[in-house]
Amino acid sequence: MNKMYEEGAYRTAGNILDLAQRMKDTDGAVLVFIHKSVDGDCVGSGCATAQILRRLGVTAFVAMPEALPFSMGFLDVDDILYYPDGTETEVYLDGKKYSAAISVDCTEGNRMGCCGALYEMFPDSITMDHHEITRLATDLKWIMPQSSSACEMVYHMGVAVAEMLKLPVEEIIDRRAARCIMAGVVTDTGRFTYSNTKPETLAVAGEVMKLGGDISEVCYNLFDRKKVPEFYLSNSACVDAKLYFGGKMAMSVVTRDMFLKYDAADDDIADVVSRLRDINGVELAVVLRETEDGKIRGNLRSKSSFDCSSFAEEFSGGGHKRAAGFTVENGNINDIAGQILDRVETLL
Ligand SMILES: [Mn+2]
Repeated sequence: MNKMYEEGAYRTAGNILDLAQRMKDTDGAVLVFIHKSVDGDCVGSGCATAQILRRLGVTAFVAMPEALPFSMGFLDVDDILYYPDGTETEVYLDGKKYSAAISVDCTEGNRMGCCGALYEMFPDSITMDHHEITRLATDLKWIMPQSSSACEMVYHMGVAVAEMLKLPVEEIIDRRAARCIMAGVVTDTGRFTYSNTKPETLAVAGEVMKLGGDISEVCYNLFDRKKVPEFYLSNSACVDAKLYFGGKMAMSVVTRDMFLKYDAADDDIADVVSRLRDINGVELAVVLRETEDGKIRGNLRSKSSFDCSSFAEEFSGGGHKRAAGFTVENGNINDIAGQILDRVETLL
């Protein structure tokens, strides 16, 4: 195993095995928590973790803050997903009481939407996350901002579990878990094109392929397959995008009317922000959209220097330096676009 991952992977694998034993002894079930505005890495790492727990004989589900996007349907994980309504005080999963939480790709309950309250019920939860966090790291929390993806961490955890149990890796990371891990790695590395792609990342992808994570199947479904409304809305949002500050910033503002015009769903413009970032000369790309539930969602991508994560924090969001997002509960999309331009002007 890569040195960088060793300590955390074995420590976390030990924690997972302890948890599995405790769940079996007490007839408990585990919920795995991920961030809202779900993406390939949080869904992939969440489902892979739950699947690994299932291989260990534990009842485990992923708590979903929203519906599974169309692009991830091929992962075939419906039976792993649990949709809370946010008002539950207790949860039974396959007849077993929810009594332990794990979080992946996210450590803060306030980024989990309607799942946050359930997560906070068990503050001593195991975490595997590659975001910078403010919450105090403990033995139970494996935080590695230098990891390409939460999925790469989950892969190493799975390998460590198999080693500790003296089992072949495929007994712990089965084909379904492998496809989920591949989904997260290709999402967070932009199919191995972002600067977080290390030789070790490619090595992990190779191992995951051997375990059944078919890279061409995963990439086609996650990135290339478009629904008809998605195709038209994306293209329209790109055509409407404007350049600012001498072409250093591109922004597209997508109103609810545009979604209605093409009969498109909330996540049907997911690829627009990276298409804008790809424009020659653009350092920062922003897509603002009005969501179905009346909020404003902002997505940011940068090429090499602009810190999207700290910018998103100014709008109570978060993410990574090159990719981040935020949600405004109430507001006018054009006002927010104006605020962003005023602020970016001082930063770019
Ligand atoms: Mn991630």
